[in-house]
Amino acid sequence: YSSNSYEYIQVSQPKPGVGQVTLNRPKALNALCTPLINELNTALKAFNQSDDTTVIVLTGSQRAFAAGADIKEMAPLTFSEAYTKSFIESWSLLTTEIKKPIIAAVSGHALGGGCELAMMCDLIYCTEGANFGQPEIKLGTIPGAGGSQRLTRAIGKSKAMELILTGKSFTGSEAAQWGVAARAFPTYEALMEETLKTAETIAGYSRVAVNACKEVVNKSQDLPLREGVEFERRVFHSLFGSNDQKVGMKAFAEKKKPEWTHS
Ligand code: CO8
Repeated sequence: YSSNSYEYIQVSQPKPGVGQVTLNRPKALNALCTPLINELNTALKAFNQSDDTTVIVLTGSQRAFAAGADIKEMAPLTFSEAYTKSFIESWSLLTTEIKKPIIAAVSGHALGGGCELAMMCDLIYCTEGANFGQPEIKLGTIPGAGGSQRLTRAIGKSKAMELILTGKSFTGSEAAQWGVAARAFPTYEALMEETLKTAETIAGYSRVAVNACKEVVNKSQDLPLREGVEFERRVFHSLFGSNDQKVGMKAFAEKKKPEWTHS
């Protein structure tokens, strides 16, 4: 888990089974330039492959989770460059290729692409004072990494429309009240402590079941209810083919702690 091989991020293993990526471009408040996104993707793929990792934490600094896409990089882009190079597409690797759950721990600014990056994660914890928002309208553009879709699904059309049309920020407390975030904590220290506690809890379970939980919950965002329920049942059935279903249920019957095999 060498942190030295990256320029814009740090990777660590704060607890057994927990991989952490810390965005580390402090001079630009973690603005998400292309090299940063490339490093993030590389680190996430490595954790996804690793037998030592069950759950991933993605965080920034106390001051900024990420202040958005890199405005200075985007400013001169032309339509044809953005279109032919599929600008932003690589961002969503996190939502397509990473099978392990990702917890976003958000303190400070999570604006534009930063807010979108947090919403791509599987669950968000934040500080009460975190500063979320989709301010793209102020730059003459719109959210480009899923913000208009994920924020609307999370908080409903009218609130999302208001935020995206005005560019106004919302606080971490509001994010938690509205369901964008799972929980908001009064301090940065509490945020990081509780994030790692939750990560540790998840890391204590079978990786097979953990991945399946992520898969079925995320399907609810794409499928109509009946198909979603059918999909869930298929995955549920398939887990009878896992070793850890036997391990877990046998341990319960014998009043023992399960020794997961992750198989
Ligand atoms: N891009 C590039 N540099 C940035 C960004 C950014 N998004 N945000 C901050 N910085 C830089 C500043 O330019 C400044 O650099 P320098 O010291 O060289 O002038 C440094 O970070 C510190 O910033 P400030 O001095 O502005 O710090 P403040 O504490 O005064 O203000 C704010 C903090 C309020 C966060 C302010 O920096 C700000 O408004 N930033 C821009 C926020 C924003 O508009 N974000 C949305 C960007 S657009 C976007 O994300 C579009 C997404 C569409 C697709 C997503 C996929 C890429």
